[in-house]
Parts: sequence; structure tokens; C-alpha cells
Amino acid sequence: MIPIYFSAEVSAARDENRAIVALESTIITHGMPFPQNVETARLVEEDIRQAGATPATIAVLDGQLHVGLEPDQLDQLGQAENVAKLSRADIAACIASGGTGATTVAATMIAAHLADIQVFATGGIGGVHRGAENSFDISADLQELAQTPVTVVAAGAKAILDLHKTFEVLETLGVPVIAYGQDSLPAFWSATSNLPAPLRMDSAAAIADAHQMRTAMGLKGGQLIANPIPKASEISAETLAPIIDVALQEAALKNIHAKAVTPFLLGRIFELTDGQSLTANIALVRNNARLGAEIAKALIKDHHSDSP
Ligand code: PSU
Ligand code: MN
Repeated sequence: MIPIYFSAEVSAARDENRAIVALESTIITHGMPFPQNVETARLVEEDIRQAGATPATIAVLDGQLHVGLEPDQLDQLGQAENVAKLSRADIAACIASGGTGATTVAATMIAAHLADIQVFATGGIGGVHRGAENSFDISADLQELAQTPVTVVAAGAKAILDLHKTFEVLETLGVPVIAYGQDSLPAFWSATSNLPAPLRMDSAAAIADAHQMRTAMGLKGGQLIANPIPKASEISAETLAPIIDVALQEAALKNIHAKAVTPFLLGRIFELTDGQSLTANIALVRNNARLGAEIAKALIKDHHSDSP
């Protein structure tokens, strides 16, 4: 077993069997500009504390897998240059070679599971990119949801993707996709889409029960909770569509490929919306963190009531 470095706060929460919510770090290093990235990471952690749970931001620092970052570690990561973006394929190599890297949804799920954390909140998962029939660009996040038992709270998949294909793949992989409190799937910056949600739940307790039923049945993999951005913070799909198209055309012209695609698109959409996309992104991550805390608490409650 590899050593996991827990923050003081996470370590205490584990000792007292309190609810913990995992958070990823790629959103900090590759998803948002400095200083808003660090400010947001702080706010999100605080939202989880306010909701009565403990935040565990995950990253690899100098070859050590950290579950929970101390404030200075978070600061340094948020400003560091050339941090690697780690998914399932590269997390072990990064740890083994003493490197520093930020964890994507896939790598954060792996680390959360190693640390016995069942709930993870983020912005939006990766998925099937538009034009994947040519590029074959499909995020490793989807495969991870199919095999690692962590409930991931996100505002759906990022709207830069082909959402229809993304949800088709999740269905094929047997991943439960559960819209929270509505019948349609959210589309990251927008609260709704024209895609009906395969499943709908209206409470954190129901989501926790479904998580536990999967465990009891020995089903591999996690659940995707598609939590819509609060209406007041959303950008309509109609407003965003032409902007996403421009960003996608630029990415094609500049030959942006593989891991660089998502960060490039998010960065260009930030510029093309004069920062509005970032404001929305921050609002939706915070919203997901709060729901994640409720689910983590519900899981603990159920566990206690089950024990003699
Ligand atoms: N959510 C956000 N911003 C992000 C991400 C999620 O609000 O930047 C990151 C996650 O780490 C996710 C990654 O795993 O984008 C997807 O990258 P790719 O498409 O290369 O798999
Ligand atoms: Mn990709």
C-alpha cells in the first residue's frame, strides 16, 4: 500500500468517522486562472465545512499522494507552473518518479477510493469530445466512473463536449446518471439541456441509499450526480453555443490535442465571455460541494443506523 499524506483536518475527520468530501486539483491548475483558482478552491472547502463535512483536496506533491492540502500547499499548487495533469494513466508514474501533478476526475476517484472516501464534488466531468468519431478523444473519466465506487457530484459533463455521445457511453458502461431535482440533464454552465435524465433523485438521502445498494450488490463503479447550476448563475445554452463553436474552431486551427484540449477550450470561453463563464463555473462547483457534503453526511448516518 502506498503511503497517503492526510492533512491535519482530514486526519482528524477520519479518526472521528466524520463525513469527508474529496475535491480534485486539475480544476485549480488547468481549469481556472490564478488567483480565482485558489480563491475558489478555498471557498469550496469552506462551503463543505459550513455544510458539516470535511473537504479533502487531492494532489500529488513531490511524489507524495496528498488527501487534503494544507493552506500553503494549496497556495503553491495554484501558482505553480507546468504542473502535470494526472489521470489514471499517469498518476502512478508521477508518484513513483517524485513528480508534482494535479488530479483529474479519474485520478481523484482513484485516490479517494484508496483513502476510503465515497463522495467527490467537482465542476464537470470529462467526456466524449465533439468529433470523437475522428479524434477518438474520450475522457478517461468515463471509464473510471465504470470501475471505481465513488459518487461524483458534477454539473453534468462540460458543454464543450458532445453531451449526447457522452451520456450514451455512460449508459453503455453501466454508470448511473442521476439528475438532482429535475427531469433533464444539466449542461454545465446551463441548468438544463434537451437530454432527458436517465434517473432523477430529489434528496441526498436517496442518492446515499442508491450508493449503498450498489455496494451491497457488489456492483463495480460509481454514480454520476448531475446537479444543475443554480438558475441565477447560469448562462443559457443559446448564448454559449456560438462561443463554444468559436473556441472549438480555434482549437482545431491550432492543432490542440489530447490533454490540452479541455484547458484550452475553458480558457478561450473565459476570454470570449469576459469572465462570465468563470463566474458560472465557480457557482456550480460550490453548489456541487454543498450537495456532496449532504450525501457524505447521509452515508454516515445510514452506516450508523445499520450497526448494532
Ligand atoms: N471541472 C471543471 N473544470 C475542469 C475540470 C472539471 O469545472 O477543468 C477538469 C477535470 O479534472 C476533468 C478534466 O477530469 O477537466 C477533463 O479533462 P479531459 O477532457 O482531458 O479528460
Ligand atoms: Mn481527452
